[in-house]
Amino acid sequence: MSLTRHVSDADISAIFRLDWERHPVLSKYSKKSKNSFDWNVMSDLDEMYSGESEELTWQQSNRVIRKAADNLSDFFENQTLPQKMRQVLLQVLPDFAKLVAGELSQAKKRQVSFVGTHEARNTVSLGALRTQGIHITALPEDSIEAMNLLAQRYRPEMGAERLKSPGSVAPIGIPKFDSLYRKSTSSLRKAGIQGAVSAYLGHEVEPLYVALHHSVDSEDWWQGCYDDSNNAEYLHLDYDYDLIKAIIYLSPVAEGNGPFKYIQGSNKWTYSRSWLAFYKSFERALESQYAIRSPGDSYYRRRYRNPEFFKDLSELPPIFAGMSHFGDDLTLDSLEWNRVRDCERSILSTSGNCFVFDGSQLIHRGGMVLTGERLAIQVAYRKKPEFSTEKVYGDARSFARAIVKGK
Ligand SMILES: O=C(O)CCC(=O)C(=O)O
Ligand SMILES: [Fe+2]
Repeated sequence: MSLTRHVSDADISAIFRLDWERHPVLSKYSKKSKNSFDWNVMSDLDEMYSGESEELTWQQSNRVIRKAADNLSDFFENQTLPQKMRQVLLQVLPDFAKLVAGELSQAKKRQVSFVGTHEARNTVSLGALRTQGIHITALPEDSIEAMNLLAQRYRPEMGAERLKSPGSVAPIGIPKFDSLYRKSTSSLRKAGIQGAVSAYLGHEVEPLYVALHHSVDSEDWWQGCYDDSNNAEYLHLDYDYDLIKAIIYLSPVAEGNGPFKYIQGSNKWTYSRSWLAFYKSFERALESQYAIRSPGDSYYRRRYRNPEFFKDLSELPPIFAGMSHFGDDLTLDSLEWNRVRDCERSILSTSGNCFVFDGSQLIHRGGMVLTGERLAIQVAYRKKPEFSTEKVYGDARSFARAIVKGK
């Protein structure tokens, strides 16, 4: 097949599906499933995702979700399947329905402009988040230096984590109220990032966690899925639709130091969001049932080390074999790999020391160090609960101040 053929948005749906014929492992299994399956079982759901269906009530939306799940369930029940695969599929449907309901309600919120406290000030970064799925900026150098200094205290802890498993990813959670936690969240707040995230998601957000992420060249958790490396390793979409992440580089990041990479424009690509939601639920359940651990092997998708996983997958119609963490499975000569390669952009510290992105919409990868190291802070934002600990803390402090001032 000629690679010069233009890959249209419609074709990109295949990006998440394993290419059975050319896949390094699946091609060795004969396709057992003779049953045909109606791919359109998701089309009503997809219409809801696209926002093109008429305004539906919650009951009506739930009925559409329910119908898709029921159709899938009927299909699973009538298949001859390996016991373990049946167990996984039973597990998947409630998760799938919940994920779709959550994504649809989040998508609805995003369409409504949120008049948050910071929105007016953050139209620039908000615009980039909406149009590009990412906003890149530079925090003041003195803030970066201050955070870097505070981060050094965690070197012993990071070193100990590293010793336990040299090949694995090893982020360290920073306790709330620690000065590094406070410095990083306040820097992001002052730079307008937190406000932009609130406006983007359509509700007030707060930091969910702050993690110090030290990446080094001994890591191989994203490497060596197959013998033949395809260069698309670890390309993925995040599972969580309601989490927005900000990353601050504390060390210089050049091409070899594991820069964050994203596929420009992928947040606007059209593909079946419903099938992607299915794949997300499915891959979690598959990982819980099929993962095997071999000593000294840190590859992160452990089910891929289990031949039973591929064998059982081959008993399902190919439409079901899809992954949101799809990079390792793309074949070198596929149209999809050529498409993403052309659109891939790296964020180097020379172009910005801080960025915020929607990892459930923008295809990305990062932290894959070839030489030296990368030290970064990751802050994730999520909807502020009605009774937020942050708020209580804030109120208590201003209350105390007011008392001290004699008010
Ligand atoms: O550390 C990075 O550069 C990105 C990691 C990532 O994919 C994520 O946090 O979602
Ligand atoms: Fe990610």
